[in-house]
Amino acid sequence: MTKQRIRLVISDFHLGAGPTRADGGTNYLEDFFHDAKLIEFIDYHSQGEFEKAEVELVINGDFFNHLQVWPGEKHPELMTEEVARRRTEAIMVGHPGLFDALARFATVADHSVIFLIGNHDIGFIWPSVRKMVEEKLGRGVKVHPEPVYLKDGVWIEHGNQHVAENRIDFKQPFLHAGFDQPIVNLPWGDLFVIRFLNKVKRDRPYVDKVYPFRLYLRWALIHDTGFAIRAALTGIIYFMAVLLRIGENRRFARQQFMKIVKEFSFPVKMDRAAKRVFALHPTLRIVVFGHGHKATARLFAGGKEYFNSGIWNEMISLEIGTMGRHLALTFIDIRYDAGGNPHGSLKEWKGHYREVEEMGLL
Ligand SMILES: [Mn+2]
Repeated sequence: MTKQRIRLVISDFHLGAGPTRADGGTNYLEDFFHDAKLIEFIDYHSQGEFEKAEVELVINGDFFNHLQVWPGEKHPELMTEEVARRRTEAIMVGHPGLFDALARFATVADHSVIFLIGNHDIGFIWPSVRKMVEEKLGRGVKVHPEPVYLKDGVWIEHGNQHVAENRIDFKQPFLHAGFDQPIVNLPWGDLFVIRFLNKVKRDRPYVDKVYPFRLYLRWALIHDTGFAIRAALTGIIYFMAVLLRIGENRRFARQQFMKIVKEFSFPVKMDRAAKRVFALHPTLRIVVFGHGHKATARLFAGGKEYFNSGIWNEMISLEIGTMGRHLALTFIDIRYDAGGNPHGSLKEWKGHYREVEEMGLL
């Protein structure tokens, strides 16, 4: 009897160096607090029916957060190979049990883990960073060197390459001029995160998790006026410096600013990108993206399936129908029928039942 084949896709964890800093303070750049639930998810898919199956766990980008590791770095936007390695190491140390669980999963027969690159784990652009993770986690764990992972008519991609402001330039991944060592050629959005958003997060760590953004803007202006004005001023100064290429911005000169302005849409429209991928590749059956932070399952013409694996961080909705904080630990479960055809479904990991749960710092 042939083994049942299963592919699981998860994405957008944004792991930093852990919730507390070495000096005991909080790490306001950390966005992932559910290690225990992810470990249960990983272990669950190593046991019972899954132990006898062939299971591939695809971690579809933005798992490591090389842009938001810990506060207080001097020039955080200058990501040399050494810096990327150090951040990767810090993330693994900051989430210890989790990486042990991944390594354990990959030791089960016919189980494997594959990491894809997203705009937040852009440190993977360095071959030595990919190798470091592979060696640390051991046999059965791979870091895919390209943005798209295509197998059996299933297209898995983080999705940032379809968004102008987050597109990584794979033709020119590093910048050399004016540096003693090459640095990563960060997309525009990554620079925005490091140099603007991380400053704002110091005061309001949730700022990048509120949606829709236009409602938050209005809300902050009315109810959090001082902060809104401070953030707006910081933003204006930031954008002026980018436009006028002041200071560090001279070094990141090759940004396609007009293209970004033209294509800009917020929130990002990943469904449209999926339609384009299907149109260009008629034999595809399934497209899976992350990046949009909105778990999605849609059927397109001809039975084509589009999924978005969502996000494992808490989101805050200001829309009246869904108002409040939400955490949905979503994943895509792809199974193959007798004819070898893949079929996916969007699922939510509920975890094991617990009588008591730690609430963390409130
Ligand atoms: Mn992303």
